[in-house]
Amino acid sequence: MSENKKSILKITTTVVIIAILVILVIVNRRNASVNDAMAAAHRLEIESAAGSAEYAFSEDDTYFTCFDTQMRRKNGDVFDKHYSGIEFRRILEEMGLTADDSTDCVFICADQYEIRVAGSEIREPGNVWLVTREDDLPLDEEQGPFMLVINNDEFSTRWGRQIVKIKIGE
Ligand SMILES: Nc1nc2c(c(=O)[nH]1)N[C@H]1C(S)=C(S)[C@@H](COP(=O)(O)O)O[C@H]1N2
Ligand SMILES: [Mo]
Repeated sequence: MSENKKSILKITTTVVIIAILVILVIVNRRNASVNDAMAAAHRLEIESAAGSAEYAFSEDDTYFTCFDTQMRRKNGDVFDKHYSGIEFRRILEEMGLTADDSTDCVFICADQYEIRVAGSEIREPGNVWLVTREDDLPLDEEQGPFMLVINNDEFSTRWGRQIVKIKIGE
């Protein structure tokens, strides 16, 4: 093969590889989770035996309220927190769903981190919250739009940032 043909082949190969990479990036962006986009619009997919439903979270909801809690790290650090949100048991009520003792709910985050919460925990008044505000301001991008707060957890390791989907009865 002549040097000329070799360099044409090299250039062609490079162009094809770049084109493939660009296409992969575009496809990946398009697939960038539907649930992430829904959460940004304050909507959550709630999957249950009844099928998949969409919950429209509203800060005008009668159950939307502020509360004080403490974030406790395993290293002993304790932080006073002031959040606003809706108790998850109220959300279930509004959706016509129930969580009994045999029901676990799984909260899924944008980074695919999952938190399992028992029905008994959800039914405890003032325990399991979906919050959208800290100190009356919307949560920052790293934590929001939705954060799971479990008041009665000994440590706050199950507090989930960026909740995008909830499965009931898992
Ligand atoms: N979305 C999401 N939430 C998460 C986690 C995570 O990896 N992703 N890690 C959990 C764990 S193991 C801990 S200890 C705390 C850490 O919270 P911090 O980063 O505010 O210390 O967040 C919890 N929530
Ligand atoms: Mo952790």
